[in-house]
Amino acid sequence: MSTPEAVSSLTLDGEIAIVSINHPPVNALSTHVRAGILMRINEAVANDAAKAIVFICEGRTFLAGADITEFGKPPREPALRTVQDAIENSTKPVVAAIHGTSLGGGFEVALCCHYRVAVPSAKCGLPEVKLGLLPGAGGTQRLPRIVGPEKALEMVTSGQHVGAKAAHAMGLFDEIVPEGQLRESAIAFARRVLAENRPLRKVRDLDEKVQAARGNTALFADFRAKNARKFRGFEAPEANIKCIEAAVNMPFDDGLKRERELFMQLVSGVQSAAQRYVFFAERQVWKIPDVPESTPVVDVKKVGMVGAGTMGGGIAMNFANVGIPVTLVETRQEALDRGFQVIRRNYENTAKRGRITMDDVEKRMALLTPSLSLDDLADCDLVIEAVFENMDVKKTVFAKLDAIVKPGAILASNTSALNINEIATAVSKHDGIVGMHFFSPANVMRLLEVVRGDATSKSAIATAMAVGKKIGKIAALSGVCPGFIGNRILYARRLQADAMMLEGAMPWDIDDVIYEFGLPMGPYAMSDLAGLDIGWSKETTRHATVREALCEIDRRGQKTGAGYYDYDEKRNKKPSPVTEGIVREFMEKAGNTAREISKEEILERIVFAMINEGAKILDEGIAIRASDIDIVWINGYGWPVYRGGPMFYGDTVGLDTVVGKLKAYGSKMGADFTISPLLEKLAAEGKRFQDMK
Ligand code: T1G
Repeated sequence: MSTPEAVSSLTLDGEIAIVSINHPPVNALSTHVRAGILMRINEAVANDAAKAIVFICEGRTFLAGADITEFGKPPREPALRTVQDAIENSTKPVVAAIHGTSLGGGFEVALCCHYRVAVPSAKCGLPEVKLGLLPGAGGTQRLPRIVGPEKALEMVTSGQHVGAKAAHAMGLFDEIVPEGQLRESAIAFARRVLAENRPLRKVRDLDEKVQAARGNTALFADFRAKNARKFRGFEAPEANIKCIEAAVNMPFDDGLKRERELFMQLVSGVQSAAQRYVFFAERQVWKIPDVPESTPVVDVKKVGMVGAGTMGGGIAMNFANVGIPVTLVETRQEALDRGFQVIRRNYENTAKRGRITMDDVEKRMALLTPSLSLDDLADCDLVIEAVFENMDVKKTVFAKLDAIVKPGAILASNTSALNINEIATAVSKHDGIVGMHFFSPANVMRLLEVVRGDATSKSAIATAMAVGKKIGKIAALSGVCPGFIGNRILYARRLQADAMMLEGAMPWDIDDVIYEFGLPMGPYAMSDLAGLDIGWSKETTRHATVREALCEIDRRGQKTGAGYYDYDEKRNKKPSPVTEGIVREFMEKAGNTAREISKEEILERIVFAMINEGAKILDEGIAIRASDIDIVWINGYGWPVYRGGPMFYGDTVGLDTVVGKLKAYGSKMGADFTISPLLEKLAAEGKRFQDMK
C-alpha cells in the first residue's frame, strides 16, 4: 500500500508551485492519491513563496478517474469532494496541466482548477456511464456550465473522449501547449495569469449557459426520444440526463445534491456492478497464463485472405482499416469481382455517414489486391481461410497453402465450429495452425475467438491475439470443441428454444422474452437475419424440423421476405400464420398438446441452460475464465453489458437458484441434458463463478 507522500510532490519554480502526482499505471484517484493531492495543495496555499499552482501528473496520463477497484468498499477519507473544494477555494490560481486521458473524477478535478492547459494529444471525458455510473464529483454540474447542456448531454451519456482541439474549442481547455513541453508551458501560463491579474475563475459560478436553457423541457424530451433505442434497458443514461436537467434548473449546490443522490443509487445497483466487472473482464481476456507477454509474435505486414465472400471481405476490411495490405483469393472472377464490389459499397456507405472520407475509401481499397491464385499468398505473414464451412473443402485449401506459404507464416481458419485439430492434419507444420473466428459482419462485430489447437504454437496464439488487438477486436482464447465458446452456448440456447416451440411457445413468444431481457433480438429473428438456409440443401432436406420445412417452401429469412416471420418491404417483421401452421404440424408430430409456457419458464430454461453450458466450457478448460465467456457473449451476440454476461448473471441470480430451477425443470430440459458438475459444486459451496481463481 502506498502513501500520500510517495505518490505526490511539491516543488517550486520561482513563485510557481508545482503539485505533481505519480501513481502508475493511470494516476487513478485512489485514497492515498486523494490524500496526496490535498496535502500538497494545502502546503502550496500555505507557502507564501508560491503565488500560483500548477497541478500536473507524471507517467502516461493526467488523473484517469476514481479508482474503480475501490467501488463497493467502504468510502475512505479524504473524499474527492474535499480535494476538489481545496483546489476550487484556493486563494491562489490553480492551473491543471493535462496530458494523456483526463477522465471521470480526474477531469472533474481539472474542472475545479481555475484554468486548464493541455498538449495536443491530450483527451478528456466523463465516461462513467460506461461503468453504469454518472460523474459523481460535480461533473454533471460543471460540464454544462462550460459546454452548454446539449453537448453535456452527449458527452455524459456517450462517455466519449474529447480530443484537445475540440476540448479547446468548447472551452474545456484554455490553451493548447506544445507536445512534450507541458510542464514549462503550464508554468509560463501560470505566470501570465499572475501578470495579467486574471480572476480565480470558478466553473461553478458560470451560469450563463445553463440559465439560457432553463425551462427548455423540449431539449431533454427530444434527447430522450432520440436515444430511446440506444439506452433501452440501461439505468445510467437516464440518471445522467436527470443530472444535466438539475444543472439547468437548480442552483449549483442543489444540483450537486441531486447528482450525489442519483450517483449513490447507481453505484449500489446491479447494473453498475456488472459494467465495472466487464471493464476488468475486457482487460483480463488478453491474459493467457501459459502464453506470457514476452512470447515472440510474427510481425504481420501482409495478409492473405482465402475467400472473398461476406466473411472474407469483411475480415479483409479490418486489416485495410489499419493500413495492412491484403490479397484476397477466389476461385472464380465473378466471385472476386462481387467480393470487391461489396467491400467498396460498405466503405462508401461508411463515408456517406461521415465516419471516413472518400479519400480513405480509395486508400483502403488500394490496399486490397484481387487474385485467382493461392500462389500469390507466398509472401504473406498470415493467411486466413474463410471458405465454405465444410471440413473437406477446408483441408484441401490448407494442404495447398502448406506448399505455398513461407516458413513461419501463420495459417488461420475462420471456421465457426469445425475442429482445428483435424484441419491441422492437412498441413506439414501443425503448430502454425490457429482458429480466428470472426463474427458477422466481420468488419463491424468486435469479437474475435482465437482457437487453440493441440499443436498450435504459443507464438501463433500470441500472434493471433496481437493481430486481434491491432485491428480493434476484443479477442478471447478458446479450446477446440464444437462451436468453441460462443456458438456452443448458442446451440444450448437453441435446443431449449426449439423444444419450447414444440411445447406451445411460438417463435415470437420466445424472441419477445429474449428481447425484453436485453438482447438485440431472439434466436428466431437472428436466424431470419443470418438466413435459415446456412448448411441446408434442397438435395438433403428431410422435412424433419420447422427450419427445414420453412426452407423447403423458400422461406429462408429476411433475404426472401419470409422466414419464421413475414417481412414487409422495410424488413419490419411480424408473426406469420404460415409458420404457426408449420409449428403446430410439428407439435402434433411430436405428440405434444400445446400448453401455455410462462415468460419466466422461457427465460429460465434458455438462460440457465446457457449458464450451465458455460460452466461445462469452463470445467473442460475450453475457456480460461468465466469472464472470458461473458466477454464472448457481450461482444459476439449482444448480451446486455448491464447484466455482465451469462456467467455474471448466474452469479447475480445465485448458482443455487440456477441449479435448483434446472433440477425442477428436469426432463423438460431434454433427454440429453445434464447439469454441469462444476455448477453443482459451486452452488453447493455457496460460491460464484467470480470466486474462481
Ligand atoms: N481505476 C482502477 N484501475 C484502472 C482504472 C481506474 N479508473 N483505469 C485503468 N485502470 C487499470 C486497468 O485495469 C489496467 O490494469 C491498467 O490500469 C491500464 O489500463 C467520481 C465515479 C485510462 C483510457 O472510466 O478508460 O471517476 O490490466 O489497459 O488502454 O465521477 O484505462 O494493467 O492490471 O485500460 O492505456 C472513470 C477507465 C472512473 C477510465 C487507459 N474513469 N480507464 O487505457 O490502459 S469512475 C474511467 C480507461 C469515476 C467519478 C467517477 C483506460 C485508460 P492492468 P488500460 P489503456
